[in-house]
Amino acid sequence: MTNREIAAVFDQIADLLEFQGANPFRVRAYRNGARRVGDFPEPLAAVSEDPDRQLTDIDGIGKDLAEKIEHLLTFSRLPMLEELQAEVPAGVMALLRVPGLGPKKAAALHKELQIDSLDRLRAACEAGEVQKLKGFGKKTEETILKGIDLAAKADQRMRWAAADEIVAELREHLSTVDGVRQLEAAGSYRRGKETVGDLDFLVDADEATAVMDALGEFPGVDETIVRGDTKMSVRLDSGLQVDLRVVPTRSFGAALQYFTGSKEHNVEVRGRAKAAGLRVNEWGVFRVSEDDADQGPQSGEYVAGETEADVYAALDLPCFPPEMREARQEFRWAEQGELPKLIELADLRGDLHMHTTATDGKASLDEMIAAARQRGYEYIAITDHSQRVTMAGGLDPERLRRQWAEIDRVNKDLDDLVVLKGIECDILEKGGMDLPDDVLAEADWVVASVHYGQQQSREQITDRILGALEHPSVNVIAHPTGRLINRREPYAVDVEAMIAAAAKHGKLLEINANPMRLDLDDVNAASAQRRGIPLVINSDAHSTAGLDVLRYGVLQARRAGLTAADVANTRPWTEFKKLLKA
Ligand code: DGT
Ligand code: CA
Ligand code: CA
Ligand code: ZN
Repeated sequence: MTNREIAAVFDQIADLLEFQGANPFRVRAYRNGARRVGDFPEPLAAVSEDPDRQLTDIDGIGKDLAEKIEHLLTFSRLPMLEELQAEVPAGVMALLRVPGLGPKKAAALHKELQIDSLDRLRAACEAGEVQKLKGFGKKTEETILKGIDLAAKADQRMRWAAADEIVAELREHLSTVDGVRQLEAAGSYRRGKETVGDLDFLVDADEATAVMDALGEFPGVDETIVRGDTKMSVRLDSGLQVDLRVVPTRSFGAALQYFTGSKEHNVEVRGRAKAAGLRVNEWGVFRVSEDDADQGPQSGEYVAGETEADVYAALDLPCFPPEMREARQEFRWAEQGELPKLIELADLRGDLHMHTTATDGKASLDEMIAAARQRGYEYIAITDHSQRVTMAGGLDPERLRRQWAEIDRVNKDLDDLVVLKGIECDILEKGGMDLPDDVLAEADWVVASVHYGQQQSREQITDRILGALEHPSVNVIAHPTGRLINRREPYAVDVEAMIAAAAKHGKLLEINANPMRLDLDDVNAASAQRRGIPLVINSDAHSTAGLDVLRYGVLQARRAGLTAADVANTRPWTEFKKLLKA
């Protein structure tokens, strides 16, 4: 079992215990254990197998947890979890997937209203029964109702980063099968969409049987949904469906084009083909006369199909990068004769939003700097939280100035990296910034963001953000809409007004690359770009490993049609620094 899977078991135990009203210390021991295990930098299996080391040497892992970890590593299951699960109806635990519903509230709903499923919870909310319970209320009831929709949606679509891990495993598993010549994951995954409904795998091989057998034997498979001669669908333990198609070489490019989609993009492609007397489908591009029309999908003269580039070329179209294929701007660009050269990860030269142990980060200033140098960055900004963010141990002016003095010292010895003295300054609920103007004026780089009062009205929250954009020291708004994919809707903020204000005051907007956030999203980032606002793609890292999420932000930027020139942190330091005190 991986650390992540072991951590999930401990979290589940904590949920179940808490639901049963167990001793809070016991609950906390499992929660902490889950966190320690999840954060541990190497596989616990390696520690367990190493004769010179003990699991109990790990901070926060006592004898009891160590034994459970050993058991999980050996048997991949835990009797204690199974016993607890037998005591609590599964439907009740499903309630915990509703954002804002913890084990305590779920227990109350079960006890008072006998709610044991999401459907019953919805009915009870709609009947107004939930708001009458002690500790609930009208507002909570509304939040729960919204949360049920989100939980239902979250069941259907997986975040891209999670899907990417599964794709990598499947790719490795299937590519070793004899006779597999090419292998691609098409669909929304290939287009880099923030969530994917299912995975669409294409394999170039003569013999489908061996490939389908291999898919059936993939360790993550829960059940086979259908299996035909060349097509198969399975459901994984995670709930994700995987569609597999085995196609001949002459059709691989056509199938890849067809199954990458999007549907809307393909409608346009087919329309153009038809106008040119061609038929394009998953088998290839065919020149058709009237008589061929009813003779099946592969009738007529085969024109192209081996590669995607051939398919598009046969239609006199450029080979669109998959992220563009949403029927938004790509056909207009093609008509104008040139597609924009989309930004790539290697274009980024800096990262302007990250945390350290001074607040809620897990790595020290020195460690973050070392990690940034290792990645070859030219500049970074250290942006810990400000004082209002008490949960993260936010910095008051004194602690912040101490950190800045430390950064000054470190900078003197660095010749390959510039470290900016930054701050992620909270935009207060009542409006205004969380630190005095004179403090903010000393910063090299000020990231402003909303953490509290996220439920405010459109007018209130828009005013707050516009106020921050007017502040002379603020450089950028971080995660500008506050959404968490599958977990929390965006604030009610008027995004167009925010973009207009950023344009007016010469401020930047962030594409937060955390795979839970991706905020701004592709559509909003495209609007910002059209208004000429530079975007910055930031990791918002809370650990050294957290720096590596930038690639998810780049994918979102590519979907927005951004080039390197549209993203400020692609600029060399000498150019970038002109933005600082502009
Ligand atoms: P998803 O899975 O919901 O995240 O989105 P996609 O885009 O991966 O959609 P999916 O898996 O239903 O199908 C993959 C691609 O195959 C889709 O983007 C376009 C193509 N496709 C699938 N079904 C149809 C169809 O009925 N008509 C057309 N024109 N294309 C289809
Ligand atoms: Ca799909
Ligand atoms: Ca599909
Ligand atoms: Zn942050």
